[in-house]
Amino acid sequence: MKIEIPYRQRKAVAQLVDPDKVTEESLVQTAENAVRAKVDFFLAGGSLTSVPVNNLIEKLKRLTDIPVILFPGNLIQLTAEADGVFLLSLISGRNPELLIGNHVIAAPFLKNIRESVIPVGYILVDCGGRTSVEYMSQTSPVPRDKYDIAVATALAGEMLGMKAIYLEAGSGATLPVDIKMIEAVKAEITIPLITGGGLNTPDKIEEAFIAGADMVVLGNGCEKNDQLIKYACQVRDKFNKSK
Ligand code: 1GP
Repeated sequence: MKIEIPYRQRKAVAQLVDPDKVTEESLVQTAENAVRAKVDFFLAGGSLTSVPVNNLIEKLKRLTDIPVILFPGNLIQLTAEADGVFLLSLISGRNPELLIGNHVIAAPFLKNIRESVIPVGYILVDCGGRTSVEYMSQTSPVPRDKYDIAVATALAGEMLGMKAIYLEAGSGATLPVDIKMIEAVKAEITIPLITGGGLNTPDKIEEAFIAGADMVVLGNGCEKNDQLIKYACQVRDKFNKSK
């Protein structure tokens, strides 16, 4: 399946499901809520891996028709089970393994499913407090108010051939990415803009869309409030109807 991240004409909601955080029962509930809300994509992955992600993907695909994108936190999570694979380059960081090393290791495996690979320029933004991504990647995030650095990084990602830019506050971030940073990046790039981290209320989701995000990614917020995914999709629908 060729996954297209919506761009300009349509906005999308993705729900992040971490294999380490779900139970059989919570997954069934998550799937039911997501189908009812008409979630666009599931992202499957997480920072740590005690349970294989392919089991989770299989279950999500059994329970719903929603496309599943692998959002690998590490090489152990590499699998051909997903409909799409985010090939993430952590372009805000200077860790060579996350810029090219892991990609070289993964490439011989990914070549067999190359149509499903989506190269993503992943930009970690400082949003108050150290996040798991920052620690696990051993990289420094872009300072929260340095919009020009985020823009330059996103432009570099686009010109290097990335098919989307992901502005990431980090899972469970206290604050989402500043809307001024989303606006600044959106004004300069011509590829889809994804944002996530700390989007735990309908207002924050709406602000991210207004600022120019094409897709929002929700994780923790949905674990804490099972109505959030419904509200997020209603906000998305409001934007998509107005087009
Ligand atoms: C993580 O952006 C996602 O990559 C989701 O973050 O868990 O804070 O919603 P949250």
